[in-house]
Amino acid sequence: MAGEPQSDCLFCKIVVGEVPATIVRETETTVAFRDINPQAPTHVLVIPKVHHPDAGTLAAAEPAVAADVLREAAEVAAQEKIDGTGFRIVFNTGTGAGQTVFHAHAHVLGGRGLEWPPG
Ligand code: DGP
Repeated sequence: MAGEPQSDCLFCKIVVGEVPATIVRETETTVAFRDINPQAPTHVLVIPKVHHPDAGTLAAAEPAVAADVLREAAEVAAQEKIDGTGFRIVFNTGTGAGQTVFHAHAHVLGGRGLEWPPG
């Protein structure tokens, strides 16, 4: 059922502590942890605790939680002190866009210059 934990989902396992992660922030509805393969000096993932496959399905089903993810992304940027120089929030959606984990997540990237358009 939408929103329910999925036994085969890596990020659901991080939510319950079954897979370890370097957690930098946690709220009632979200967890933020360092990406295992960082693409910038700061690269943190913010995920909802509920399972939805991508940002769009999360926002459609649980808009308040989607807003929590965005708010937390900004809080991570402030905590990591990348908010002054600028940072990027990315939601890869679909395999063609590079999505590899199908549990909604925001990448928060900063600490270096960021090119536009992205690759
Ligand atoms: P995406 O490609 O947009 O689906 O992003 C998935 C990200 O998840 C990718 O940047 C690497 C990260 N990742 C994959 N496995 C793990 C893991 O076990 N731990 C952590 N911390 N990050 C992971």
